[in-house]
Amino acid sequence: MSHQHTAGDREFGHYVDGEWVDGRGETFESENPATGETLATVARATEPEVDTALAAAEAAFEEWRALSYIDRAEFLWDIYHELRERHDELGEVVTLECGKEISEGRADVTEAWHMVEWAAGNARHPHGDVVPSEIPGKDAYMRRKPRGVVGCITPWNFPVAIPFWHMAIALVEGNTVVWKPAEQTPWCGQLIAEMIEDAGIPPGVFNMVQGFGDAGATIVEDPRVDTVLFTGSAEVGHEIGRKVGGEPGKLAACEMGGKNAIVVTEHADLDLAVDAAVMSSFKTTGQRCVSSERLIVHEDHYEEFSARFVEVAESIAVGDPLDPDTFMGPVIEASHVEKIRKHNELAVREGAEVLVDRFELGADELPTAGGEGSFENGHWVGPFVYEIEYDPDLRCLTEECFGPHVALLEYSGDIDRALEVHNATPYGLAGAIISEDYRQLNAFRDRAEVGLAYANLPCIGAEVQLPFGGVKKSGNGYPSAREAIEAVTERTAWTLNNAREIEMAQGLSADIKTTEERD
Ligand code: UN1
Repeated sequence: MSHQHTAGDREFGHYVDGEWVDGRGETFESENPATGETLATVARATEPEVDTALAAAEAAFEEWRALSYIDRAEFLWDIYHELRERHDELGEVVTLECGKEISEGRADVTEAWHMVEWAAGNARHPHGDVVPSEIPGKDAYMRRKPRGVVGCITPWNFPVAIPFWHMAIALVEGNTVVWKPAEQTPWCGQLIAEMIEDAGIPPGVFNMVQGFGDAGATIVEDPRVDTVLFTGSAEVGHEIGRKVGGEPGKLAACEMGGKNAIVVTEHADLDLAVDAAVMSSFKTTGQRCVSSERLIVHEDHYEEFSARFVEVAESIAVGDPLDPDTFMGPVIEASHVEKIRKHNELAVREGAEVLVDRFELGADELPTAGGEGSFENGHWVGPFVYEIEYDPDLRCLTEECFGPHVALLEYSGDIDRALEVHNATPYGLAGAIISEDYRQLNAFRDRAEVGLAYANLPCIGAEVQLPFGGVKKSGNGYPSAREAIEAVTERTAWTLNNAREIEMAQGLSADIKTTEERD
């Protein structure tokens, strides 16, 4: 780890209309969740900075949209190369700022360049449809054009990848952008803005404001914003959906959390099932929107599966996220530790039998690398695993914790029963089935109420060229990859008549009848 990354003297501002601006004096700090150290001091955006950013984005739109797809994508190829070249360095910053262990920090950067590659490469692919017409002399097409100003609001858990899910597509399609990174990961925001500046994107096309929910709300509510792309909590996402839903002509694509599950049927390979469940529940310390908090296991395997899962949960390495031997880093902030505590307590109140409780990590479990006490102020939480009898009304089985908080549920009967238990949450983001029986796999594929379904895999780790988004409370749009195109473009149904006369479809008469002819 380079020394430069531990110094707390970095100061960051906003990037607006091609300039770095400091704002009006109020600041906040970025904190390393493993140590509590300050990583940077950041200007906090208030309405005037957001307003300037929106004005710049609006003013830059006409010129940017006038470039070809290919020319716009050229700017992104520079960013792609930079993300690849600086992969390890940026991965370390991700880990320092959001606490994910280092392989995940790097994977976040990998996912970012995959997205940039997809969006820029897509500029040379077809962008619409040629559609048949009833009339031989007519050519009909579906063409796309940019919507205008896209407001992007992104979460801390994928502080490099998710901004590019939103922005790479929005920019290549010809929109201009105002982006607010998560307040927990402003350093990642700063580095991305620098990269975009270095790529030479014209002033105003891309703008970044650092700040909190109030700055986000200003972006969402402003009439100059044509599309809002949001990835984050259900609470905020639903609020955005409500606000934007009432404004004709404005769109919001929101992707939110889940109460995701792994179904282990009587035909499961148990080695695979345990590995898939451990990765789904504990990677990113349970802080992916696709993390699994429910394991639904057939009675034939329940005892063996739970014994093996518990054994791993008891021993999984929680610690210094920069240490390659760590599996789980800290959680993001002190308030999140408290939130997880409440979810664990709720489960107990609702009748959980606790199998693993590492919420308070013992002194011997805390990381020691870096010297005694270095990690004392980190936000540490270990696995919490419980079994509970299925009841669709239990809050612990329906409310998202966003931590290493896992319910084991035993079921008996067939795949229909597994699906009933699986679908009994208000959410519907990701899920997996572990089974060697293709009929069960197909039943899950077709009837699990999720946007991302996996078979014999963890329910995390989606690739960028797939749509990413959920159903029910998990999402109302697809703010990622190819589906984001829908949210940041208008469709024009374009019909061209090649004949000299008008011939209408649907048998509609093209005769113009006058009163004279009637007589
Ligand atoms: C999130 O959980 O917030 O599918 C995003 C995955 C990652 C993205 C997760 N590609 O696990």
